[in-house]
Amino acid sequence: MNRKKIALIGGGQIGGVLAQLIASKELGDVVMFDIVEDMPQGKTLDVGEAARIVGFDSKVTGTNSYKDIEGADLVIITAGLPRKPGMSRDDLLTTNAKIMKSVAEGVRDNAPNAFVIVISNPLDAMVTLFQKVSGFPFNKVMGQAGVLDSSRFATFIAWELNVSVKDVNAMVLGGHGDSMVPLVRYANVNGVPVMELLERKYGDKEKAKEVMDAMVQRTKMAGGEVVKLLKTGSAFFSPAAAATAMAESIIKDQKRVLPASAYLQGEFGVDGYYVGVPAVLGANGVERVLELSLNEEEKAAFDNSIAAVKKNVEAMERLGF
Ligand code: A3D
Repeated sequence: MNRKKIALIGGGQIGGVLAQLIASKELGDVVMFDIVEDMPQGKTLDVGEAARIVGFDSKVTGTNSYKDIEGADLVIITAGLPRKPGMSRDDLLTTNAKIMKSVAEGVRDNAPNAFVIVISNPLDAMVTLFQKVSGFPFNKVMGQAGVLDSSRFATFIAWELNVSVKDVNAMVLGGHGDSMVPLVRYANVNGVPVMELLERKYGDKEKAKEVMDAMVQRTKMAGGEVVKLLKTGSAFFSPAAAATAMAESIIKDQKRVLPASAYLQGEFGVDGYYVGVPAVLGANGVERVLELSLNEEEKAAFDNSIAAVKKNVEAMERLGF
């Protein structure tokens, strides 16, 4: 059997869950790279020893040498510091840019044909830097943020309406920062607009709007809510699950429509930036960006979010990256 080779760069909190999920789903053999000596070897040994119980044949190994990721089909990057309470994602820029530059060189030199999903923060800037340093084609390099942000939004809606989250469709666009844009108008439960269901529940348009505003605000701040409670580190299960869904769509050519940080060349009126948009993910990576119409208010929020991404990219350039 010709299994896919999936390299995880970063074997911390998210990297550990990625190894479990990818092996459990048998998406391919996993190689986990980290700079901390012995840690990725230990973590993957632990995951691998559960194979008999969980029932997977994927091989799971750890390494401190980039040589071992040679020929990887897909690379998922979580190398970098996570937030501490009180920090914004942007506060990680300088430290994580240094790390991302070295990671991009390691991946470029050892897995030149790989598809790449970046998770490290600040997300949109880190994807931009990875692509710039590696020179990989734009369709092969993308960032995970929107799948998680959208899942958070959908979860809050499901809790509020007391329905299965599987029937909730909700999407978050824009940069992965506090200015991200949860799309209220398009949110629905099996096709029925969420706003209509809220208005029926409360019998009052004002109250329905108030409840939705609170869910939107909670979605935007959801990463920080977890950081504040954990005190050390940030969300790790949900981002790993989100990147696994993206990896699965690429590996199995599912062509799922997932919000991803994708390189825009005119779509949504943006040119030359990585931003969260709905994308068709398949055997060619980001195969298409699905454009949708935004009303004035949504467009203003989207533009505001783009401005935040540009600010980070420019700050990174000023730092010499
Ligand atoms: P953590 O558990 O600290 O793991 C990061 C790992 O990166 C550690 O094991 C480090 O040893 C390793 N590392 C550091 N420098 C290098 C290097 N040069 N090469 C290879 N590995 C290195 O963090 P985490 O797994 O919780 O989070 C990882 C990143 O994801 C952070 O930047 C978070 O901010 C980010 N994150 C993103 C999301 C999104 O949805 C975009 C969500 C949550 C966290």
